[in-house]
Amino acid sequence: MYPYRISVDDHDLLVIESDGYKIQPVVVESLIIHPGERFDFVIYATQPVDNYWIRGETLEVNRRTIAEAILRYKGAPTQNPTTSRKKCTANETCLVLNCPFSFYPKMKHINCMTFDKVKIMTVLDQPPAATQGKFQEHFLNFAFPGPDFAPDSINGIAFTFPGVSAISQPDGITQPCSKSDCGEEKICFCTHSLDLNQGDTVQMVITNMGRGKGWSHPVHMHGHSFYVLKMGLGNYNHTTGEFISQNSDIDCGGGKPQDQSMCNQPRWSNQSWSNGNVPGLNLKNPPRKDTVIVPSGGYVVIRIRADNPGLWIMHCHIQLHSADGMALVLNESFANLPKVPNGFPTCGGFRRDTPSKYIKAIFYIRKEGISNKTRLQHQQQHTKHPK
Ligand SMILES: [Cu+2]
Repeated sequence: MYPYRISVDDHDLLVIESDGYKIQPVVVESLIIHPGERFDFVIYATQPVDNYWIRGETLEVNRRTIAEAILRYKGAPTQNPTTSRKKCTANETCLVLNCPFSFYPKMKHINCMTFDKVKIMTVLDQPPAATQGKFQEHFLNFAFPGPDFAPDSINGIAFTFPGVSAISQPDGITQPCSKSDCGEEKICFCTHSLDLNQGDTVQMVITNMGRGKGWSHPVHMHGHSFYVLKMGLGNYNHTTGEFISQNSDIDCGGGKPQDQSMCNQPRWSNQSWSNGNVPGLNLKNPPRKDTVIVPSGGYVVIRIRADNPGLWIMHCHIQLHSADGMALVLNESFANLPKVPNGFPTCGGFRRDTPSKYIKAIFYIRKEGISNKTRLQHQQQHTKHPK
C-alpha cells in the first residue's frame, strides 16, 4: 500500500532495470518503490566482511514504518548488523531515485531524481510520434472527488466491474457509462472504458489533482508498457518541503480553482500544449514502464501505440483504491479481436457469495457515507511531505 525507500548500508545501488526494461544505469543512495513497480539493482560486495542492514522505510511524516533484511557477506558472523545508514551532508549529498515530489527539505541534503529523468538503454526503442489524424490525447484524473461522498475514481467515475466477460459478451454489460449520469462536477458508478483506435499514438495525461487529490497513485496498465515522457509535480517549500499548491500546467475545469474542482475534465491550462505539443517532453530515449507514480498535486505524461487489440484494465495499484473504483478499461480496437469460438461458454451476472470483511467494509463506507471523512484524513496524512 505504501511506497518504500530502499537502501543498503555502506553500499550504493546501481539501478539497471525497472518493470522489465533496461535503463541507462544510475548510481543512487536509495530508490523509492511503490506497489506494482519493480526495480533491479546491482551492489558491489567491496566492503569488509560483515553484516549490513538492507532498509525499507515508508515516506510518512511523524511515523516510521520499516522493513529490514540483512546483507551477510560470506564468512560474517550470524548476528544482526551494527551498521547505520549513510549520513547525507552538504558536502556529500544523497541521490534518491523515483521520488514522488521534487525535493526533500533542504536540511536533509537529499537530491531527487524523478523517473522521467531516466533514459532507456535500448536506443532503438523510441516513443511513437504525434502524427496528425492518428493521435489521441486523454486526461485521466485519479482522485477522490467529493464533496459529500468521495469514491476512488477516474474523472469522477468509480469503476463498476461488468457481471459478464466483457470480451466475449460485450452486450451483457449492464452499467455502461453512456447510461450513467457522469460529468464535470458529478460522481457516477459505471463500467468506464476508453476507446482506442488501432495504430493510433495515444498520449495520456494522468493527473492526481483537484479537491480529491491524494497521495501518489501508482498507475498500472495491462496489455502495454508505456513511455514516460514528462512528470509535473506540485509546488513545495524549498526549506521545509511542505506542500504549497498543485501544478498550474493543468486546468481542473468546473469553473473553479484547482483545489475546489472535482477535476473530472482536466485539460492543459495553455491550449497550445494540445496535439502533442507539450513543452519539455522527453522524446529521446524515454524510459518504459508499466507502473508509474502519479505525484500528489501533479501529473505524468505517457504514450503508447494502440497495437494490441483487446480489453485492458488500467488501475491504481493500491489494492484498496482499485477495488473501490480507481480503474478503467482500455477498449482497444475491439473490432480487430478474433471471434469467440463456437460454443464458447457464457456466463451471467455474478454475486460474491460471501463478501470478505474487506468488501463488507467498503459497502459499509458507501452506505454510511463516511468515506469522505476517512479519505480526507487519509489525504491529509499522506500528502504531507517527508521531513
Ligand atoms: Cu491510488
